[in-house]
Amino acid sequence: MVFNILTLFPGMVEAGLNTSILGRAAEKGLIRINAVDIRDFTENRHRRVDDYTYGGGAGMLMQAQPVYDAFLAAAGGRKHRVIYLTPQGRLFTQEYAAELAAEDEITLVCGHYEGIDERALEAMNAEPVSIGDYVLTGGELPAMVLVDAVSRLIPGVLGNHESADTESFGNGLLEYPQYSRPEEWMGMRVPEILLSGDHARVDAWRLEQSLLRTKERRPDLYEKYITEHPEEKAGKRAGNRKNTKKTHTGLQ
Ligand code: 9WO
Repeated sequence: MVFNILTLFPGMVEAGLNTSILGRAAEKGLIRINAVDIRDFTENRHRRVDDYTYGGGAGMLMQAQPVYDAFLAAAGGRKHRVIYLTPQGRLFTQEYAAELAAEDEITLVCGHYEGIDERALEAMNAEPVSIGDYVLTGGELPAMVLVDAVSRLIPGVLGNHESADTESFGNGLLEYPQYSRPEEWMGMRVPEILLSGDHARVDAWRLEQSLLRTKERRPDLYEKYITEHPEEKAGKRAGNRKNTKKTHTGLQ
């Protein structure tokens, strides 16, 4: 999958996305990060990309011409989805990530200042996407968030030790608490059931912990899950009574 990223800060995007798991995915040829410097497409001596807004008011706008020419250079007539990262966009979710993971090329447009001249966005047929309700200084970090979330769903990007679908949101629930060695640390023991070797009881405990954690932290997700799985309300599972006392997990 090719990610074209139109940005004023290609170094930031490349540094962030060619590291760790995504760096390996790029080496393996599973993804390609094509960071395109919008400033290279300016046509003035000062390489300026911004200008004042018609109608007045504070702030500057990125001009249509360099953004659109960067788009033409990156996307060269191939038909594919174009995404503009903006607080005014459709909310990016795990479901949205899965939808995008089926594409073979997408272009991400990163704005700065007060945004981009609307005509360039229209000409690129850009779909506005938001990663959450806050304002940043530019679209680069949201673009990197999107690339990360989409890339890890591409087959081969995650190894066996990092499987994609048992984790938070894969099934609509938050992940259960997890423990590694040692069995006791700072006076806190790993829950005995995880040491029992009884895989059926471990699975039941994990599902129950996922339900309790989701109910406590994300009641919105919990209600959705219970509507779809009415037989699986938290507190119904065998062995649950043991877990009702407060533990260091912060759950009861
Ligand atoms: C800046 C500004 C300055 C004065 C008056 C109004 C203003 N609006 C903005 C503004 O929204 N700037 C954005 C900065 C333009 C697009 C890129 N920027 C951005 C993207 N900030 N936050 C995001 C973003 C993207 C996706 N999900 C969450 C936040």
